[in-house]
Amino acid sequence: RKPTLAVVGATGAVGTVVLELLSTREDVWGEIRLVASPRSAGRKLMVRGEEVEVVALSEECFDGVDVAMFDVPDELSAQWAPIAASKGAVVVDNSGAFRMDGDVPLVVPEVNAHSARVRPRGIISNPNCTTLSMIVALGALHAELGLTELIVSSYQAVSGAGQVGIETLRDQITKVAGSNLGTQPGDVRRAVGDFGPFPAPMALNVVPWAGSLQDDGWSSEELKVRNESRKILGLPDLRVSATCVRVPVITTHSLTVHARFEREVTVDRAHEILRGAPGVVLYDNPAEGEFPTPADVVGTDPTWVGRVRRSLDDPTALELFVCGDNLRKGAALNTAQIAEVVAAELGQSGPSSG
Ligand code: 2RA
Repeated sequence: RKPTLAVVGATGAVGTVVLELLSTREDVWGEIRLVASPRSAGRKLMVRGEEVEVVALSEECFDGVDVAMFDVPDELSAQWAPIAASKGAVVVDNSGAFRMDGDVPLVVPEVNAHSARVRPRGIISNPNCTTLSMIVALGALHAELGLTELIVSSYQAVSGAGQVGIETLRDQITKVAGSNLGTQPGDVRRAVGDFGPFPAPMALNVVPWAGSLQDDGWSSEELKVRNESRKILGLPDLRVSATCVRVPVITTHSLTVHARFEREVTVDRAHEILRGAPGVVLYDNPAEGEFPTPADVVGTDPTWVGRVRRSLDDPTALELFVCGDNLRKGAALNTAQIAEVVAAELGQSGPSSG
């Protein structure tokens, strides 16, 4: 029989995209069970062209489940993912609760699908959206050229901070539209009033902050980029420096990347690798104004790469501009892809519950 899937957090921002993907991707699932907080139980959501009633999160809702995708806050995943795993489900978790656990693989199918098979806790983690927005392209370059150092800056969309992030930016744009704000110190700050989940105005601004404050002035987001890139690429000593910046974009994270390799590189070779890399679209012809931008990339699955240059002062390094939809590849799509890898594996060995 086809495996049973539970989608935990089905009513959230990422859960909504998961349902869309499950309705459009090749259907490898038998029953799909939608799970959310008791508040949302009883709601009916469309998946695969049918209405499915949402059930409340409970131990029983994992009965007979082969794979459970979790798109819920860290605390809820920390509590419930082990429960689902103890009931026999393979958990694919999109929270930060388990990503750096040595017994939990951190998987990007195009880069390290093999890691998904070794999961002592029955849990597989999905990386953070900022790492995911660049890592497919970097994994392809690393496989051919051997990565030694990464220096990146992110340009992160407000939807990374959830629905409230989107609403905050939309509200602020309304407040500044048609004004001459942005010409005097603090005028935008005073006009927008509410910063929502951000530490400064997002409209007419860029904000060099995402996540929470960690040691020595680093943000949690910057440390995630470093630690997760090392784990996914299997390079525990990779030199990584990240500066994470929030920009007034609704959805799609972008990054500038300075990537250094073991040997000399050329733009032609990098183009060749990126052109052949599954999950990557090379869009790099600045003479014709062709490079990815978040407004053009949003709603698509691949990682888009442009502005590929060899560093002027280092023949072993490349400069790139990368864009990826933070709600699709950055969250829902990668989770769905991991779940499909597990479904294929269960299909080979037969689902444990028969
Ligand atoms: C953000 N990466 O963009 C975070 C969300 N996981 O805020």
